[in-house]
Amino acid sequence: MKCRKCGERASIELRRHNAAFCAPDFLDFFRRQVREAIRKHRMFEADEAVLVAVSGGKDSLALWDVLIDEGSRTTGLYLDLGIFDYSVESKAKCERFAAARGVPLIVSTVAEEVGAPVPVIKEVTRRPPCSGCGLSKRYLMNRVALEHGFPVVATGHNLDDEAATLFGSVMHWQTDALPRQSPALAATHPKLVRRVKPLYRLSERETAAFAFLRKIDYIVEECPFAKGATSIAHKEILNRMEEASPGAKHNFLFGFLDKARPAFERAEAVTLNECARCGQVTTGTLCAFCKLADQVKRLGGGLRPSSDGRRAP
Ligand code: Q46
Ligand code: ZN
Repeated sequence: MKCRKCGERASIELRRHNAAFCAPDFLDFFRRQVREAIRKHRMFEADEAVLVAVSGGKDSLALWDVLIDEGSRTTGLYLDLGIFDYSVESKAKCERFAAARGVPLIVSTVAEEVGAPVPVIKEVTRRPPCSGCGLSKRYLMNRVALEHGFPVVATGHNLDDEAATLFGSVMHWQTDALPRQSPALAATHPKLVRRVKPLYRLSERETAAFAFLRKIDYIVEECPFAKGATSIAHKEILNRMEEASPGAKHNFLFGFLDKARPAFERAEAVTLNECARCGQVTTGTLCAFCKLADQVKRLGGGLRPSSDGRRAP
């Protein structure tokens, strides 16, 4: 197999593009895809400060790596979810990455902001862990960005993540979620920042290859709560389809974005208010984050979370 660009021996084959690349040309291909995503969806301008949400995993650190090399003004944001050793290790990976590249990193701790870490929130709410976790992550990303004056937050969602989310939304015909599925969500209120996903054109396998070739030290283990999540089942189904028909995931996601998404965009805009407690954007009176914090305070009162996420006696 030869590299499509230089004709030398290829080290990675991309079946969905019907192409193969040597290592340097693959890195070049990867960065071009990120540039194309940013340009096509006008994610941010060259002089804008970008807050990059990093989890310590390969995708978000690969994204940060590309943006630093592209000369973007980036700051990392690590959200400490308090999920046992997973959080301790992933935080250390982000801190080491930031120190090695000489870039700033902001750390925000869910246990301090909500009143308990994710494992305790799960018990108090009796809901799947990803529910309180996802809500807290979205809220804190936006609030931290606003507090520090960032107009945009970039996340490391890749093609596989986006295709799996779309698959889940379609399976349940979540017509509210479909218009929000986009590589770039505009700020529709002065207290909402833009949210962008510059890796949406790249598959999980491609981000793994990029992280490996760039020698990025990332956390390989998944969050312990990821097991059994429906998104994993959806990814497996899509992987089987991809195996049988290379490009299936790409066609599914890109076909939706190009042809179907506009049909789901709501004619009438939702009314956005500011939360009576924290001032962040909500469709009701009190935002979901403040309600969650109240619930944790009420039902989890007396539970003092320790720094590793376990309950202290
Ligand atoms: S939502 Fe769920 Fe993730 Fe939070 S609890 Fe873990 S798996 S970290 S992407
Ligand atoms: Zn609120």
